[in-house]
Amino acid sequence: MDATPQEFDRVLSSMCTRPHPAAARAAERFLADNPGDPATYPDVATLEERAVATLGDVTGLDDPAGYVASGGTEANLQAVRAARDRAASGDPTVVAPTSVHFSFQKAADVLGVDLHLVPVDDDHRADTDALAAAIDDDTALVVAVAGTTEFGRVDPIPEVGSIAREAGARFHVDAAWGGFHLPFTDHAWHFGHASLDTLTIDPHKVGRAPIPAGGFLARDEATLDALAVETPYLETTSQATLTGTRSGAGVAGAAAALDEQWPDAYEENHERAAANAVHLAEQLTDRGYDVVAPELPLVAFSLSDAEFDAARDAGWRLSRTGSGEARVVCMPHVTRAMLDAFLDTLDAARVG
Ligand code: 0PR
Repeated sequence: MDATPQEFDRVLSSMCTRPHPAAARAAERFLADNPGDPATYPDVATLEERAVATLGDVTGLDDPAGYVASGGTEANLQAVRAARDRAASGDPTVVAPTSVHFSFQKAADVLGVDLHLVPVDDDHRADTDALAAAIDDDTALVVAVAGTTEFGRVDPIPEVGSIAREAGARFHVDAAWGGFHLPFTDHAWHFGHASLDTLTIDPHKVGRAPIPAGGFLARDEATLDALAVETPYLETTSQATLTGTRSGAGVAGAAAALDEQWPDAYEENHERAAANAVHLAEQLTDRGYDVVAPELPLVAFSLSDAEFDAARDAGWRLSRTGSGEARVVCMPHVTRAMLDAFLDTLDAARVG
C-alpha cells in the first residue's frame, strides 16, 4: 500500500497539528536516542532537562520536576499513581468532573482505584459544590481541567485546589491541550495560581512538537522519587517514567519546539487562534446555529446529521462531543481561510 500522511488542510477536530519545522528537524536527528537511559544518551537527557525547565516557565513553577511523557494519557496516569501510592486510605479514590479526558478511566482501571465523576455546571465547568460533596476520607486525588477536550472549558482551578487541600487530597490539573493558550489569558490555572501538586501539559498538541511528546510536571521532586523504580543494570539507578525505552525524537522535538516558540510564537498562535474561534462562532451564530461560546479556541455547535455528513463527505475531519455538538479545534494549522471554506461547505449543504 502506498500510504501517505494525512494533510492538515481540512482537519478541524484533531488536537494534533503540523510540527514546527525546527522541531521536526530535531526529532529526526535524535530518532535513535533513548532518553530512558540518560547515562548512555546524555545529550538527549540534557535536552529533556531544558524542555522541562521551559515547561516550568510556562506553568509558573521554579525548579520543576517532571519529564517528557508519551502523551497526556501517561501524564494523567502518573498523577493518579503518585496520589494512590501516597494515600492514607486503603481504598483510595479519584474525584473529577465528568468533563475529564477518558485517560482517567484508563488510569483508574490500570491502577485499581475508583474514579468518581461529578456532574459539571450548565456551562460545562467543574461544579465546586458538587465536587466538595463528593470528596471523602478515601479521596486521594482531585482533578480539574484547564481546557476540556470537548468544550475547551477552564475549571475554577484555585477553588478546586482549596477544596482538595482542605480534604488532604492531592490536586492535579490537566492542561494537556490548554497549556499553551492559557499563559496568554486571564485564567488562574497553574502552579503559581493554586496549590496543585501535578500538571499535564502536552508539547505534541498546541506546542507543535512531533508526537510523542506529553508533559508531566510535579511541584516536588519527591513525587518523581516516589514513582521511580530501581534499574540495577543501567548506569543510572532509577526510572520514574512509565515507559522504559522512550522516543528521543519526542524529547528533542519538544525541546526544539519550546526553544523556538516560547513565549512569542505561542502568544501569536494564541491570538490568531482566539480571533479565528470568535470569527467562526459569530459566523455560525449569524447562520442560526446554536453555538457554545468559546472560552479557549475551540468551537462547539449544534449541527444536523445531514450537514455533519455533508461536511465529512467534503473531506472535513470533524468530530462530535458526547452530547452531539460538532467541534472545531482552532489548532495552529487551522487558518481563517480554512474556516471560511468550511462555512461555504455548510452553506452549500443547507441549500442542497
Ligand atoms: N487530556 C486532555 C484534556 C486531552 O484533550 C487529551 C487528548 C488527553 C489528556 C490525552 O492525551 P494523549 O492523547 O496525548 O494521550 N485529547 C484528544 C482527544 O481525545 C486526543 C486526540 C488528539 C484525539 C488528536 C484525536 C486526534 O486526532 O480528543
